[in-house]
Amino acid sequence: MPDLDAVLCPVCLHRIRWADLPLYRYDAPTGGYVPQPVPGDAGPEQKARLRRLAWVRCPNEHAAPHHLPASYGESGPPLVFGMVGAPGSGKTHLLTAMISAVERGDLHRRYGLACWPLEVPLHQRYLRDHVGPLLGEARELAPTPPGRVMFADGFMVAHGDRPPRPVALFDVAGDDLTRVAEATAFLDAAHGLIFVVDPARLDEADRRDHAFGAVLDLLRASGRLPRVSAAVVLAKADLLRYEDPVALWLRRDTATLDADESLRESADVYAYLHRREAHAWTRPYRECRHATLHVASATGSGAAYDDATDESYFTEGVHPRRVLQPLVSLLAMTGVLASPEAELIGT
Ligand SMILES: Nc1nc2c(ncn2[C@@H]2O[C@H](COP(=O)(O)OP(=O)(O)OP(=O)(O)O)[C@@H](O)[C@H]2O)c(=O)[nH]1
Ligand SMILES: [Mg+2]
Ligand SMILES: [Zn+2]
Repeated sequence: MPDLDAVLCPVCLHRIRWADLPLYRYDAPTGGYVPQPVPGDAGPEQKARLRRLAWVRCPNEHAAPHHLPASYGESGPPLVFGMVGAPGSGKTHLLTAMISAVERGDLHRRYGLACWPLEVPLHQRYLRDHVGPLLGEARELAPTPPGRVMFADGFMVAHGDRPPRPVALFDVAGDDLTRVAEATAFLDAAHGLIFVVDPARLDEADRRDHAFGAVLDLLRASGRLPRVSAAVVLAKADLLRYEDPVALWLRRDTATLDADESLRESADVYAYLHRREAHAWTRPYRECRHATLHVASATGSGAAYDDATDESYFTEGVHPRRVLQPLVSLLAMTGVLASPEAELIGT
C-alpha cells in the first residue's frame, strides 16, 4: 500500500500529503477545474463514485496550478523519465515526436498499452506548443529555456488488467544538466533516462559530453545509478543515412517488442560509437544496470531558415523514425510493460 502521506507529485516532484485534499472536477467547456463539493449526507458509495471521477489540486504553491486524478494516490509511485543530453543535441524534438506517436495511439496499437493523459490541460498545452508546431506545421522548436519547471507531459499507462502506472516525462535545457543543483530534484526521482547522442558532435576535439558526465556522476554519488534504466539514442540519425549499420536500422520498421532485435540494435550502435571513439557517449550503457541503445531521427531531415517568416522549417516535412522504441524500452526495463519478452530488454 503506498504511503498516502508522501505521494510524489509527478508534475512538480513535491511530496503531497494526500489524505483529505479537496476534490475538483474537470470542466470541459472552460478547460479548467472547478471545486467538486461532496454533499454532507453523501453515503460511502456516492463518495466513492465522486472520488473516482474527481481530481485534486497539487498543494505546491510554488508551481503553476496542476491537478491529479483523485485515484492517483492509490496508483503507486509515478515513474519519472527524463531526457539527458548536451544543448542542441535534439532532446526536445525527440520527445515531441515520441509524444506525438503516443497521442496517435501507437503504444496501444503496437504494444497493447492503454494510455491516457495524466493532466489534461498540461497535455493540451504540450500538444499546442510542441506537437502541433513540429508535426503539424513542420516548424523547428526553440531551445528549452533554462531554469524552468521541466515536466513536459505525462500518461497513465496500463498493460492488460494490471493497475495503471503514472509515467511523467521531463525535458530540460541541456545547460541545466551541467549545473547539477538545477537538475537534482528530477534526477533524484528519475527511474529512466533517455540519453541523447548528437552525431554532429562525435568528432569534437575533447570527446566529452558534460551533460552525460554530470548526470552519471550525480547518480553514482546519490546511489541511484543501479536503479536507473537508460536508453541511449543515436539521434538525428538522418545525418548518418549513408553509414551502415545506422542506415539499415533507420529504415527498419519495428512494431513489436523483440528482445533479440533490441540486443542486435544495441550491439550495432555500441560498435558504431566505439569505432568513432565516442566512449563518453556509451558510458550510460556501461554504468546503468539496464540499458539499451537505439537509432532514431525525430524529424527525418534538417531544418532550413526561412527569411520571410524569420523561422526555421523542415522543408521536406517531418518524418520521425524509430522514436517510440527508446520509450518502449524504458517501459519494459521498468516493468510497466510486463511480459517474458520485456524482461529480457536491456539485460
Ligand atoms: N537533422 C536533424 N536535426 C534535428 C533532429 N532533431 C533535432 N534536430 C535539430 O537539432 C537542433 C536542436 O534540437 P532540440 O531538440 O531543440 O535540442 P535540445 O537538446 O532540446 O536543446 P536544448 O533544449 O537547448 O538543451 C535543432 O536545430 C533541430 O532542428 C533530427 O532528427 N534530425
Ligand atoms: Mg530542448
Ligand atoms: Zn505538484
